[in-house]
Amino acid sequence: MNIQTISTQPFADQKPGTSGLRKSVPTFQQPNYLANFIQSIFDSLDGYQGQTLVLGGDGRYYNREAVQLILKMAAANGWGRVKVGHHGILSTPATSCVIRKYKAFGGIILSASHNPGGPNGDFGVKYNIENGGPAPEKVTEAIFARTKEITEYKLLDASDVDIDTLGESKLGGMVVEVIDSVADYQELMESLFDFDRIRALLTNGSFRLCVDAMHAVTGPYAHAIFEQQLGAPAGTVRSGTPLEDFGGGHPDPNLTYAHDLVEIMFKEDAPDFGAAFDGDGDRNMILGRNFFVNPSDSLALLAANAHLVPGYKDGLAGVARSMPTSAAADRVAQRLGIGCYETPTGWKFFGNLLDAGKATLCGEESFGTGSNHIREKDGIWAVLFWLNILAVRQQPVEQIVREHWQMFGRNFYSRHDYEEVASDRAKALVDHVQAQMPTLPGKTFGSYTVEYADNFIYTDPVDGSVSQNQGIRIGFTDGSRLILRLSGTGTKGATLRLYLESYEPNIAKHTLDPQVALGDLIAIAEEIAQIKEYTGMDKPTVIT
Ligand code: VG1
Ligand code: CO
Repeated sequence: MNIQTISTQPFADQKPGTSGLRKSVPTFQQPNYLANFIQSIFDSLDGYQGQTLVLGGDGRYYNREAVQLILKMAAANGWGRVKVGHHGILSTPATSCVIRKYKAFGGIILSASHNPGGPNGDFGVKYNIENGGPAPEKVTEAIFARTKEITEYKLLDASDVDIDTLGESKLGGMVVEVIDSVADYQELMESLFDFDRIRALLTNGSFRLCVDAMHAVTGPYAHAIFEQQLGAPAGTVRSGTPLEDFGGGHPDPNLTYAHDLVEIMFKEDAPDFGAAFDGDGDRNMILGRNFFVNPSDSLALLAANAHLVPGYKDGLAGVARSMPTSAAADRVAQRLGIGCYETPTGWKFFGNLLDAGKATLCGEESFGTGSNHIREKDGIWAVLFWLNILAVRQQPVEQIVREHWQMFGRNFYSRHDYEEVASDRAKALVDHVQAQMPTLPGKTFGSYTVEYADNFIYTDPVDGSVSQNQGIRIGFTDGSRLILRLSGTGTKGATLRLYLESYEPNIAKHTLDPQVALGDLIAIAEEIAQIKEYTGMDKPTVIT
């Protein structure tokens, strides 16, 4: 066995963000860049020798090269076995599922999620721990610390592994097992949902489904589950072949970037149900005929209807949402008499609540929903959950949402993103708002009075760990909220996110366009943060 020890020098920019290390492909292609980060992950772990690692990615450009490098480094570092997805493909939720099912030590997911791919697009690396979830902050901090002092890494001198043929082979002293990317995940889905009932819905001759995989990782999963297993006609899944550059698209399931699906779902005679996923398959956008379901509402709806779904029929332990996500789910939790938790942005903060059995469903406003079935958000799961509800209730999506608002009131919600803002301008804007915080409480803006203004601090109720600076919150006496934070997943300049929420109990006002209903708050945000001036942009890049 020829294990090489290769000298290297640290890179200063390998700090993992909201969800792993994300950089442009050319950055990752620098000599030793990826190897340094992988070795830093291994060096931060204790006791992985002889254990199993799960490895896969969303199929974007550089995925295959990265898989080969990581396999050789894993063999050189003493891992016992690597379960690698067929062709190097595993969605983020499937990776989480495989880690849990086979009690692996951890997993590496190669993805920059919703960021575009290709030779000039982005690439990324995420490490997940043995519960199947994203590494918590103490782990990512240790990895980052290691990247700053690394001097060498280990690599097995061997030829490339065949990752296109299922089965086991030896790489040095390690076993490489190429696994079916879909099978384990598909089996888990079958255990949670009423597939017979969903099949009956999808084959009843009138219900029409349209799923857009956006040429990213969910294609094989969607073809296997919706078309082959559940009987939806061929063609139900659009853009279902993963491409290295996602066909030039931006695999982010929102109203702006999933425009093909939006066009289909908002035309006359549109299908009954539409959904899109992101690059690595953990996000979902849900659309009814001519109707958009806000992700915050989607979480609330799943919670309110969970008893209709076999995997959740015994009730929920609790619901958790990220801080910027609307409080629609809180109202459901209150009605159900179950726990409700508010965490910082990023799925890693849900892990402890799920492990401790405090929460069953979790969600983020950024098109992420999931449950205790794994430790990641899960796009295909969310669609199956919705289809199961539709199969039982036999009502259109829009009607189900409107009835929900009638029962609970409507949390008007919107997020305005300003992408690729110069980093110093974005920082200046945040400083400018931060400076006003002490004087905001008690101040009135038209009919709104500020009740509190702070920067969200989270204390994990399970392990007591504290996370500071998780977003500026300005709360008003009527329960409305404005939230400002900078993205931790972008790779070009800074992305400013403005989140807006207000609550409307009056049914007569539920048909308002959220941008109209939130108009006063949008103006107040501009008054406080002077977004136009600081960003030099007169409107957001993306509105959801
Ligand atoms: C964004 C979202 C956040 C999500 C994260 C990872 O982070 O706001 O809710 O968990 O992306 O999603 P940020 O820091 O850019 O706001 V994904 O689909 O990249 O795994
Ligand atoms: Co993602």
